[in-house]
Amino acid sequence: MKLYGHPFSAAARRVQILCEECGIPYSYQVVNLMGGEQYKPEYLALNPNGKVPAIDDDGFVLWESQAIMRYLCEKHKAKSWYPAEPRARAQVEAWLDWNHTRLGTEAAKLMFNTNFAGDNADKAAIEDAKKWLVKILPMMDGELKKRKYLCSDQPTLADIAASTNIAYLEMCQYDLGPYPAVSKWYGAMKARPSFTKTAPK
Ligand SMILES: N[C@@H](CCC(=O)N[C@@H](CS)C(=O)NCC(=O)O)C(=O)O
Repeated sequence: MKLYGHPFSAAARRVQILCEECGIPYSYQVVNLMGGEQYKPEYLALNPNGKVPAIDDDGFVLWESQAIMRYLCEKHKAKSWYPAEPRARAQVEAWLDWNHTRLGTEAAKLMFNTNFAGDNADKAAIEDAKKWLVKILPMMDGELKKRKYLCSDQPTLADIAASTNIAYLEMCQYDLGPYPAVSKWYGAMKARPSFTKTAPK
């Protein structure tokens, strides 16, 4: 399987972490986002959104990081990461949706405008992201006080996905001090070899 990504992409990183965790063989193809390679016709043929990640699994092409993760778990029967039992699975789905629509939106806004936009940084967007994060993170912190990981005492896809967005906050020197349960959980995710191996250099 070929994984198209970029080291600073949280979305690509979550797919890569899953591959590392499950021993799924892959080759990593860096898409030069700064150079605009994602908008070249060859790449748009794989992912018409012009975004990473995308995979090519023996001719089967798929985009959207969390859809890719679900597909890989089904294909490789990674049941602990993506449980089959309906209620356990529903919890994972809820946190994955939350990750995409809530945490991920704000983390990406903060990361782009803090570390990549340079002179074009949108200061209002940074403030907007911070405004939302102080609403989102207390909820996450409260839930992580009840159990070790987002859905249970075992990590799932939801933890992998959310951890790559919390990594963005860390890269922006965002203070997680007010959220001790999030900090503890993030420390546990960061200690996994899959997280270290996929860290942007
Ligand atoms: N919802 C998508 C988000 C993908 C995404 O936004 N990728 C970013 C990097 S994290 C990207 O490729 N940006 C390049 C661009 O917009 O030009 C997913 O989870 O796969």
